[in-house]
Amino acid sequence: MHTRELFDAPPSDTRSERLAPGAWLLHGFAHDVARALLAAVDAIEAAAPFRHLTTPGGFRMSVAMTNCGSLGWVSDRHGYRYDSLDPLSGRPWPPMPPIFLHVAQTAAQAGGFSGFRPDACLLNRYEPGARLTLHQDKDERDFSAPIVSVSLGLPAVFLFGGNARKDRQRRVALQHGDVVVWGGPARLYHHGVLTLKDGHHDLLGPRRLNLTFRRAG
Ligand code: MD3
Ligand code: FE
Repeated sequence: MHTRELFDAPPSDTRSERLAPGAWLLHGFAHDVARALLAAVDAIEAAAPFRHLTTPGGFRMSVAMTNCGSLGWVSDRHGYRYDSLDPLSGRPWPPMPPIFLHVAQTAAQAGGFSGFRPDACLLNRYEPGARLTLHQDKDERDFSAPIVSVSLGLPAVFLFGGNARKDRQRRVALQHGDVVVWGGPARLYHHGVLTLKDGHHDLLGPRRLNLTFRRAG
């Protein structure tokens, strides 16, 4: 369902770059809907504010996070997991806005994954100095679904390796409006984001936002 037979056929429309088998960078795919996405982020943030989670090891994450959808990713002293409730409010996460779902589904399709039905969107907010260390996304139940990532605001350098932590890493610049689809053989690749540099973006000021759409449950 979420895979195509071969992971080397190019998506049809937007300017796309194959980063790895199953991984497509769709340059500017979300550029024209960025304002609409950001308006929806404002509404999410009003109900479920960005917060700095604590890792199981007791460190405060430099990236601030919130979620929308029926499940949200959380971290605390007990571990990483998806939860249907926001631990700050005790209430369900805000619903996934239709524009979020639309972008995630059309990007997944462009990357070769038709029928993607995300039930979770993790929103990451970076300010200068924030970074995300190398990790795998493996808290989801079903790795046959891809992960779709939308970058907004300041540019960042994204790092990705392979299935093994020691695999050689590549760096890719992600710009405002870029979308990356990670699935198939790339789904469990290690990845991270280098420390965000100072800067100013017209829509977001000194910030970068990343939306990652997942099938978690
Ligand atoms: C490669 N976020 O939230 S998205 C994360 O820019 C996360 O905030 C980064 O990594 C960010 O977990 C990068 C790109 C991404 C997402 C999932 C992947 C790359 C991936 C899963 C497998 C391989
Ligand atoms: Fe990740």
